[in-house]
Amino acid sequence: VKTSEFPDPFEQARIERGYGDIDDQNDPVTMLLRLKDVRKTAHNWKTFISGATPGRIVVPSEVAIRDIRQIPFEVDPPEHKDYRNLVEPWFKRPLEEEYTAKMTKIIEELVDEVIAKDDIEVVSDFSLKLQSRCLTLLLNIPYEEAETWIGWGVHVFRSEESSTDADKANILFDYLDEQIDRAAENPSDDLYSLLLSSEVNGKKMTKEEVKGVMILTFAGGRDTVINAVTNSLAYFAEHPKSLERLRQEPEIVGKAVEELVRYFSPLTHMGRVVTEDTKVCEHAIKNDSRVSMCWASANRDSAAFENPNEVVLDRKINPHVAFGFSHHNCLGATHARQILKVLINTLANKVGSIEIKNYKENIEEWGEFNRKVGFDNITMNIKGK
Ligand code: HEM
Ligand code: EMZ
Repeated sequence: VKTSEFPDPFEQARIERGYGDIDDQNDPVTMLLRLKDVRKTAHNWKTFISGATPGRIVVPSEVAIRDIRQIPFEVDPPEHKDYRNLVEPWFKRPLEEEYTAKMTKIIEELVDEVIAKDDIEVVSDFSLKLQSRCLTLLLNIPYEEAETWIGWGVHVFRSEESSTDADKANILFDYLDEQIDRAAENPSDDLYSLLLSSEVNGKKMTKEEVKGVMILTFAGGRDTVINAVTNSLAYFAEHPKSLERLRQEPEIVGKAVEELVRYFSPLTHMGRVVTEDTKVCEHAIKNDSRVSMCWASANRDSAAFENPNEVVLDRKINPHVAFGFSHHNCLGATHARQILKVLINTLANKVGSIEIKNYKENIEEWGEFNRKVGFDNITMNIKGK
């Protein structure tokens, strides 16, 4: 097995049953594994809600580490739409030329920096920096602020040791309180100020609501982007011809990004709380219990993908759900896609070879399933052309 290979642990259960049962802090979850069921569940917000106790739709549950509702993630229609409409244009800014130009500068500078060094640990010396620096663009705040966030590590508020430890969350939450107060006193053209001056349904957004949007902006795009970037580097290390192909055929970069995101599926699954006794895959699910939509499994479903376990860089039909499905689909996807495009173009133009030295895989354990989602650390030697 190659370092950049990400096996599908769900195949047998997906074919035979369509679901898997897991325990999570005594609040069990039925994981839905087939693309069709995942889509139907994501769409059916009346039976499968997001607006439950804050933190409960996340697996592992975050009920023990936060009380604050993430917006628009933990809100159901019709209110969901009111918030979503408000933030949607802002999150489309990554398509603007000036934004892309700034992002290109950030990523080129970082790639030059790692080429100039010998061995680097990619997660902390490359992906985390890249993610944090690019996030300053999305928030429209000074570049230097990224240094603070880099110090927080890969997950902004969940500690590596325990999924119920709230200490780390409080660092982010206190930081956001400060930033929100600062923006309230001194409005500028950043995301905090936009939110603070916005109305939803004729009512000014409260600081609590602004904080709910900001927590999500920090958390949703953190480990996901870091894994996507790190795993992509591992892939190109072991597939230099693919990188050369992307240099010669830059027009396929959009397809390549979708395919890498499908293959890596940086967010394994996301939960919902069930509002009535129901059935999925002939399996009874009780009112007030949890299901999860396993994007990672759905993305390997051979009912929809030919050769699902292969990276086909220019895959023609690619209805993947790595960014979710239906109304909660990823708000940060434009930013994330832009990061990966710019990264690939930059690597294709500047990098001659990437050698993987050593690594520790990040394996998630979900009941009977062990899923590789990325690396805790991975050392590479990146050489220029
Ligand atoms: C929602 C994946 C990057 C912010 C989602 C969902 C998925 C996802 C699967 C759907 C959740 C659900 O249905 O409950 C990813 C992946 C990423 C990524 C794979 C990187 C490759 C980002 C970034 C941001 C972000 C960079 C922002 C900085 C959000 C937000 C939502 C969301 C705000 C909730 C949207 C809503 O509820 O309407 N993401 N995400 N994500 N993501 Fe991402
Ligand atoms: C939540 C989630 C958002 C959760 C769309 O996914 O990302 C996770 O990393 C966070 O822990 O709170 O923001």
